[in-house]
Amino acid sequence: MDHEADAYRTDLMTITRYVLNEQSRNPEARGDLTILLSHIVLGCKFVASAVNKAGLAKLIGLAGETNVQGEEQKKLDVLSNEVFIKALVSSGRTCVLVSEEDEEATFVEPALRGKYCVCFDPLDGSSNIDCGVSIGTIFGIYMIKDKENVTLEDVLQPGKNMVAAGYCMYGSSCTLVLSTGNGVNGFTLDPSLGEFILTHPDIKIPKKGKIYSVNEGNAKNWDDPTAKFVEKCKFPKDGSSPKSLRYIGSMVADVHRTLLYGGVFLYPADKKSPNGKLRVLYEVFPMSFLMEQAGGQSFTGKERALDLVPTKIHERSPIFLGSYEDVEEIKVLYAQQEK
Ligand code: FDP
Repeated sequence: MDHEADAYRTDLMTITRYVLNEQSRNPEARGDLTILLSHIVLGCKFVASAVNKAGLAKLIGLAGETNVQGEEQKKLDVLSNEVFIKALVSSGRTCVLVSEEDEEATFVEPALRGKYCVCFDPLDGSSNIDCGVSIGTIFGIYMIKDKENVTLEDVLQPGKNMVAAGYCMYGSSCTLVLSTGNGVNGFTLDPSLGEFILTHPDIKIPKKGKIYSVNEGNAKNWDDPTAKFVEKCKFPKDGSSPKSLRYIGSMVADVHRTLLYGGVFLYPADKKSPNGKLRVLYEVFPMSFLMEQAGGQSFTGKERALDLVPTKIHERSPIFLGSYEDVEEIKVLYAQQEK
């Protein structure tokens, strides 16, 4: 990248401009998705600003601390959830919302209803907030089947039916990665402009990677294919170099690195958690959608992740996602176990 030229760039592709361009490619589009996405972007900017101040919590009273007026402040994940729910409802484009923070789905009141359902985790990786590690918001968007008859079935659809998905990572910079089903693009928040600018156009994940990412502390409970795959990463028998291990423990950050550098991220099933840990609707599906759109794959240990049909809104699933060839190796190991 030519940084000098970048500093003087005057033709900025903001996320709004990008989404409007996408909209104009589809003559039938009436701008509803564009409006919905702009409300999600607003939520992300709010959370980015709150996360930036989290380290000052004790000083200024944020995130579960008491502020100078002696008022108890909301925890960041609770605050983020409220912001997203309000932004999504007020967009007038949503119908059903599923949030990691809320046990029940939110059905938007009829007067404010639109044709989209949004499943989201407002602040994923929140156990990392207090030590300043990157965290993120993840979202997946579906179209409802019948506006007059909205039910939970509208969000219990296979991931392949999503119309858009993305995440926003609050890290050393704030990056929003989005797919509307036509490739994957990354936008970085320019704090001086308050705008997300296209910095990572048409992201493609390397076909094969040099990194594997997993919580190895669970190794004693892994199933055979997972154990064999990790063994292969460390002690390859084909003369290739061992892979490096990188595990942040914050899904957005681990998946972001996987998308950009290649390799594989796994949260497998184990004897203690037969369905793994990660949630289908707002972790597994959006990340799988992005991976496929970037040329990678995503597998549950049984099937293509996006083919899974969830039966409950907070359902979990094992997940293996990343570079096409790396995930292919995992699929072979599971197929061998079946025999
Ligand atoms: P967290 O518990 O910090 O909210 O599903 C949530 C998640 O983080 C993911 O972001 C992360 O990938 C995973 O859990 C980490 O789980 P382990 O601590 O079990 O490795």
